[in-house]
Amino acid sequence: MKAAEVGLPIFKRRIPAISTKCSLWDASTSVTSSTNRTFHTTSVAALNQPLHPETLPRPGGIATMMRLPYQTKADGLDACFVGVPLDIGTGYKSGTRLGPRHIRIESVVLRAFNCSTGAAPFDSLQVADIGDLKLSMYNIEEAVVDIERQIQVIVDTGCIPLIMGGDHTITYPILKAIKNKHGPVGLVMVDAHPDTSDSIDGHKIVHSTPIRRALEDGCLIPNKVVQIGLRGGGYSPDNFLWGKRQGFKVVRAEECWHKSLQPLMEEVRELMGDSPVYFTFDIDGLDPAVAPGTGVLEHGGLTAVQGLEIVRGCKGMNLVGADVTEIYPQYDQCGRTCHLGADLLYEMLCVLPGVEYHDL
Ligand SMILES: [Mn+2]
Repeated sequence: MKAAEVGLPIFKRRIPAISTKCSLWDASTSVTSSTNRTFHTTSVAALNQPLHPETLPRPGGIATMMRLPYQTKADGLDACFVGVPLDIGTGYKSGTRLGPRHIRIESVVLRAFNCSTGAAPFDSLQVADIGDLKLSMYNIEEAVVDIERQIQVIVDTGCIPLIMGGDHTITYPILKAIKNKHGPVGLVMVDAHPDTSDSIDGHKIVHSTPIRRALEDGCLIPNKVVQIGLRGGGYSPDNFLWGKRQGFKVVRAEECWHKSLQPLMEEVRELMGDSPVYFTFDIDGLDPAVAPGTGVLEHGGLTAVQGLEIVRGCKGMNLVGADVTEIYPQYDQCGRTCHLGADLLYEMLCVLPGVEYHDL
């Protein structure tokens, strides 16, 4: 059996732009990249790998994200998958609290190597599934405090969190923790909605307000916020203009129709420069034909190809965290939206700083 068939690392590990003289194969040490991020450099043989189906068939075992090892803390990791099972920020349908569980179920068919882009994330970074945050199921003010506190512990270790939502409220406390670690960040956001309402029925913390709250709290660099895919109705003509007045780059869905988004992402990369960047992907940014398992459907959305172009277009940015939100498994069909969410989280892993790419 060839090494590739049993999921063994077959490529020599090289992290680009690293100033070190030591052999990454020989030493367990830490090195610093050009963006001052420290990577754990345990030899590649010791890096976590997704469990291969020839070791245990896919229907077997515990459904961690991509069948990665589970550990309770982020210590020692370059990146982690972590669930935030919240849905008390929604105003209509509920169900995103089950998003992390069902994303994990669908993720068991994903494979380690990205044959579309050449990325070999598990030969480059130490990654694990660290389970779900413990948060209030009954009080959203308490829940956002719970989320911020636990995400803070993760990011303070230097680990980059890849977060399974959860309704979009979660991005607010996540950005607060990110700001405490990195200062204000750029934001790449895919969404049908701007999520910049001031309040809904007097409530300030709901899934329609996270970007406004994050901006008010100084978490964002206003002219480095890019919202892609906005469309549909609103409660005022001001819906998308509020963000523009703050300095956001707003790219309505109609501006994306019938075209590749690679040129847009070139612009976004240039805009972000070396700034730390957070990526939030509300699954309703994609068309309901692609992602039906969500709560507030808006037709005329982005295609799956465009979603991939946006994520892959973040390669080269100084990404410090990312999430996929608003997946409602109860409204999904055949697990396709949950599977898409798993795919997008994997693609996000593939564009993190330090991931090695191979020619295809
Ligand atoms: Mn949203």
